[in-house]
Order: sequence, then C-alpha cells, then structure tokens
Amino acid sequence: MDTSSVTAISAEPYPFEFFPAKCALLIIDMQRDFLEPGGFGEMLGNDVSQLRRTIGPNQALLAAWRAAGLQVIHTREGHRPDLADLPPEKKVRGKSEKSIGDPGPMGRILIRGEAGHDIIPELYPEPGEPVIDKPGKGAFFATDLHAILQNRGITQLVVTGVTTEVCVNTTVREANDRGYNCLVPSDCVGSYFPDFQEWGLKMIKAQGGIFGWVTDSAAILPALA
Ligand code: TIU
Repeated sequence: MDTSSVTAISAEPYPFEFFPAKCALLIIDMQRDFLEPGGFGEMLGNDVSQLRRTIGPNQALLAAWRAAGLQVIHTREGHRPDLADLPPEKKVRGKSEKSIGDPGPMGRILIRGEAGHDIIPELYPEPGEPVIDKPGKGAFFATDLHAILQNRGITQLVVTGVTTEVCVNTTVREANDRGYNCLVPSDCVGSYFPDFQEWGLKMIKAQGGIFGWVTDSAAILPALA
C-alpha cells in the first residue's frame, strides 16, 4: 500500500483521519494469564470467553497491518522476578488467596519470563516488533514506549487488547495527554464485564472524542488494502 496516503476511517464521534506511515498498532496485554482457561484471570473467577472473542478480530487486523508494512508494538503487564518494581499495595489489594508473584497455573503470576506472562500464541510478536514490558496499567508509565513512538515518527495509535476499562483505557488516556490520536476497534478490545466494555468505549468517544475514536476492525481493514 501507499503508506503516505490519508484515508478517512468511519468512526465515532466522527471519521478518523488515518495516516498509515504515522500510525502504530498497539496491542495491549494479550497475555496467557488474562486470556487462557486455567490462567490467573479465570482463577480469580472471571469469564475469559469475554476476552477470547477478541482473538480472531485481532489476528485479522494484525495480519493486515503486517502485510501493509506498518508498525506493530505489543505490551505485557508484569513484574521483575525479584518483585522490586511491584508496589506493595498492588500486591495485597483485592485480598485474593493468590497474587502477583505467587506460583500460579502457568508459572509465577504476572512475572516476566513465566509462561502465563507471555503473549498468546495466536498473536505472538514477530522479530522486529517491540514488546513493551510495563509494570502498571498504562503502557506509558515507567516504559520507553513514548521514546520509541517519537523515534519512529508515530503520532497515531490503533489500540487493541485487554481489558477495555483497565489497561486499554488507561493507555488511551496516557496517549491522549502525550498528544497521540487513538482509534479503538470495539471488536478487538475486551472486558470480563459486558457493562464495562460498553461504558469503557463510551467514555473514550464522549464529548466529541474526549480521549479518541471508536470503530470496529471491519472499518479499518479496507484502509490497509
Ligand atoms: N491488562 C489489564 O487490563 N490488566 C488487568 O489487570 N485488567 C483487569 O481487568 N483486571
């Protein structure tokens, strides 16, 4: 494709001006512990099927994005094995029987290097695609994401992944404050809670697009052809 072209992608609250050469696909935390049956998310009583419906649409979008030669960045939420970057309050909040750093169904929970912390095989990063390891919910906090985007001339983000109201929303808000325009395809983001999926997206596009734009992957795919 001609990456210098500009396309209007149908979106809410109004069409999104897509500059392919300046737009990265940012896939948030599609990790085994959040998405796979038997993982940490399900162990906490969550319905992982609410997240798993995003895998197919993300695969299609990622394949088209790669075929168009555009930039892809992945994130993972997790901590150092020595827990030095884990706020003590994050460790104990929720009072669950098992928490971050404890042995879980797929290795130590949300610890870098463990199987459950890694990205699901369906969306596994290819060589050359940066993977941002983040200790918080937002992808900009305590990471080099902003520097990587600036060095690559990126001004726009298509943000996908999980969960809609937590790490996706936090990252979109952080990006907005740093001057990036964000487009969120609703079928490529998921929440364990249907209400939060709906309201998490409404909060992004309200007030004339206070944090960004919302669309679906079917509206983006033709712009990548
Ligand atoms: N990636 C992300 O959203 N982390 C979370 O902990 N999400 C929850 O919804 N718990």
